[in-house]
Amino acid sequence: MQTITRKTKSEAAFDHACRVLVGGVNSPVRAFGSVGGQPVFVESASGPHIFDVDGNRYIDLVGSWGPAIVGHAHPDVIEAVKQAATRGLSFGACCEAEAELAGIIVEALPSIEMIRFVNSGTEATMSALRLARATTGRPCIIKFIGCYHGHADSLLVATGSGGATFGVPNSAGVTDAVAAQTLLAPYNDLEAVCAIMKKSGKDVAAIIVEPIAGNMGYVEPNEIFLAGLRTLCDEHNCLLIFDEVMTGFRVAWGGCQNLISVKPDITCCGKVIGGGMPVAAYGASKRIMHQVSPLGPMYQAGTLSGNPLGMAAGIATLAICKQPGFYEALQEKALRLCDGFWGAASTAGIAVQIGSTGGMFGMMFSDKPVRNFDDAQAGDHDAYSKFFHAMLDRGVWLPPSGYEAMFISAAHDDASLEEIIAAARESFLAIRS
Ligand code: HOZ
Repeated sequence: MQTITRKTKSEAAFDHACRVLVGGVNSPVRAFGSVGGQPVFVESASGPHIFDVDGNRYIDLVGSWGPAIVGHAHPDVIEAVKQAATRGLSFGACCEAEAELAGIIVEALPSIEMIRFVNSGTEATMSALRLARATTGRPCIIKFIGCYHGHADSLLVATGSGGATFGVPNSAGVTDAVAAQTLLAPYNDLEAVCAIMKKSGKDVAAIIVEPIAGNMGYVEPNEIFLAGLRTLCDEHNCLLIFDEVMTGFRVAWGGCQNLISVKPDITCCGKVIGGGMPVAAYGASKRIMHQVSPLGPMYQAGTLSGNPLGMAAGIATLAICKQPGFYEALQEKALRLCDGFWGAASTAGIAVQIGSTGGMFGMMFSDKPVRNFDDAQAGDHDAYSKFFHAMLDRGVWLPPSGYEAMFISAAHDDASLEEIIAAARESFLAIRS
């Protein structure tokens, strides 16, 4: 008897993509490499939902990896982008919206007096390192194992996110000479940083850190870690860089630094500030930013930087985020979801570690607290893969890697939260056997 196997539209789209795109994707984690199976192709997204090309609906807990904080295709954001588009897509010249969005960000982050817009988080962190080296005249940086700051050469060392997902934390193509200038310490380990500073402090231009790590799963800083880094930077006259690409305007208005007393010298932002368009930025005091061309000797530029569509999307998104109670409501939703996951896992007898700040949260299959990359690697990533597929089958879209954080939006209403929690109850029970 003949068996007819029909491909889903997603499968067919992936086959096609694999012929012309590397691994069928434009960013490795999307390939489902660590969770298995084939990527689902997206047709559209609206509010808390994603719709695939086969007509399935999912409740989204990835939010385009953070930017979709007001929900997908929010009418205010879409209208602002439409209006901007009618005036032209890119000028390669100054437009008023650039200073408008810059003003909102500078006002929200007291550690920043001036910023420069770029197009991606990678560009922001790469430029921030150059700025730190230009300011201090020193060659080395300290980064934390399992933190991910984009794919600039000197930051692709012991990296999280896709590097952790695919087991290639040190990328081919990064020369030993470049890697040697990236000094490594475990996250949350001040003693290790002290030891590096004792030996090499005079060569260290900056310490770069995710103030809440979101690329080795979700890992919070302990109570002394960030303050200790600040003190060490001050003692050794080097700069502290907060990579708030993920946490900026996501965990609080402004970012993580507004929740704590520690202020960085340089901040990198991205994701939410572009409301879904390719926008990122780095900013600091006037003294530091005056190093950047055309005012100073550090060169950095971009044809599409400050693009009018990106600025319009960012301004409209932040106008919604600024409304009173926005972050409180977001945090309440994240907490409710975390409680739901926790209860569902407990009922199934599965140990998980769960945490959240504002609209960012994470869950690791582990019976021990997760404080650093070793702890994250010790988590049960096979269990996460099973959970991922069980949730996908029940219409919930999670990150396709246990090394990523999750994100909720203002558009997630009671019904969607209940639907997610019900799916989690079934999924934890389903993967137990
Ligand atoms: N590495 C990104 C998350 N930390 C994934 C970006 C994407 O695939 O769009």
